[in-house]
Amino acid sequence: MARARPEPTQKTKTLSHCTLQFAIWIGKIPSNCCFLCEVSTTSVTRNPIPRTIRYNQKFMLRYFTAGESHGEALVAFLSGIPAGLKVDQAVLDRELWRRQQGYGRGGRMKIERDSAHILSGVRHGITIGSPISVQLENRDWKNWQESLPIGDGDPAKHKRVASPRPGHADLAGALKYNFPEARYILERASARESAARVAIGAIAKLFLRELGIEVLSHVVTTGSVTLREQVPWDKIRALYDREDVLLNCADPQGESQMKEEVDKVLRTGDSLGGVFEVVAHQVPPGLGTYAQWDERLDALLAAAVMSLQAVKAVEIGSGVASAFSPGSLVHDEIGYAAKSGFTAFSRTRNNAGGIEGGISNGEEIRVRGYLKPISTLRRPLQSVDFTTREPVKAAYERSDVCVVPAAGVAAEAMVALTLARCALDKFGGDSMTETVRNFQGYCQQLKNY
Ligand code: EPS
Repeated sequence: MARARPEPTQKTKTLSHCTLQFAIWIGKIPSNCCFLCEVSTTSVTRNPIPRTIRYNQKFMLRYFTAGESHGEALVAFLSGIPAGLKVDQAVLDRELWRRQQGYGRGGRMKIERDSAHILSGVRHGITIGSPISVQLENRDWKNWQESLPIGDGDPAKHKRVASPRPGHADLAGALKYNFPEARYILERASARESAARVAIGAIAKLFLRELGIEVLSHVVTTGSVTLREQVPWDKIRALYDREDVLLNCADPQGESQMKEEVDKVLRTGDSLGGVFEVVAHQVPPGLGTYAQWDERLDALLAAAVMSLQAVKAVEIGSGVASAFSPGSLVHDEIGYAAKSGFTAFSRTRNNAGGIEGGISNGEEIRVRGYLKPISTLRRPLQSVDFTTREPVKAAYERSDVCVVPAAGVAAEAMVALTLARCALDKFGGDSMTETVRNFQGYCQQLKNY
């Protein structure tokens, strides 16, 4: 996990840039420290270097994505997965397929058939310890090559987004990046980007599977229909095997009511939000820590899920209801009897959602994401024309009307990446053999506790 920022000592203050780089490289100074260094030796005047050197490589596992919604491709990078993890492309493609499903998806999903093209970091079906990069082709690109070219292109073919959509990044992004309209803004802000996260999230899931951890999701709410009971793991697991995804809801009656909700907004030109729940099964106690605010597992998960397009709130366990209940009805009483599990400690319920004090406690981790309704409406809301500043209806090209199941799959990826990151920070390892051995040693320590 992140280490404290070291106070600059006289020694670090007078290090030359090269010495400093070398010290970091050979491990004398942890490269995952974030610090500022005042450099004041004569070498500086001979060879100008920045006064400030920043290192913020905080985690062992790092990832990011690139790509625009109607550009040629999305790309995702994943660095820090140990060598020797078996990577089956079919698993990645199955996750991508799952993200494309759900009742309420729009015309774009008829065009795209997402498939993960692994460019690096995997050879002969296993990871080799090098950064992994994955490319996802945008099939729609062929329809956009002229209107969204890399080069100058023909300005007459450019497809402007003339009026910003309320709820979307359009206006805030155009103001921030100083563009006269919102085309480039929505291209990157679009939830299309989440497909890239799902591709590398699938690799994180394969990694976690080697530690016995599984991550899946289900839909709790669509529009005004909500499941009241907690859904057990085996029912969520059964949803994963389905070949026909409607709303990824574990209750058939609830699911058909949810479908009616979607039908209603399809008829009226409106859109719908909802709630998904991600469940991480068989997570050992001990991931994350209270030691620093930004090392708490609940904080990391909240940020990871909140970072998904259209998610406006995140809940761990029964966090929201807990705020309105007395402590006796909230906290999960502790027993000592269970024969299975990481330890013999047991709980009668799991309102904490598997996390106490920012640390996983051995119960299932349950994270809910609350999704606002899609902000592109077929019956658009009021807006203003970017050029004339006259009142007009917000732009509409085409859109989904409900994406709760898809957002759940994207959130699985974010939860898996976060747990993989925390697991690697705890167990380390350059090869899977090393990581799994460290993990098993820790599990034995828990058994012996
Ligand atoms: C999105 C708008 C729609 C969605 C898209 C997200 O795309 P388009 O404008 O091309 O019809 O289909 O989602 C995806 C393409 C996807 O793969 O999830 C938006 O503006 O966020």
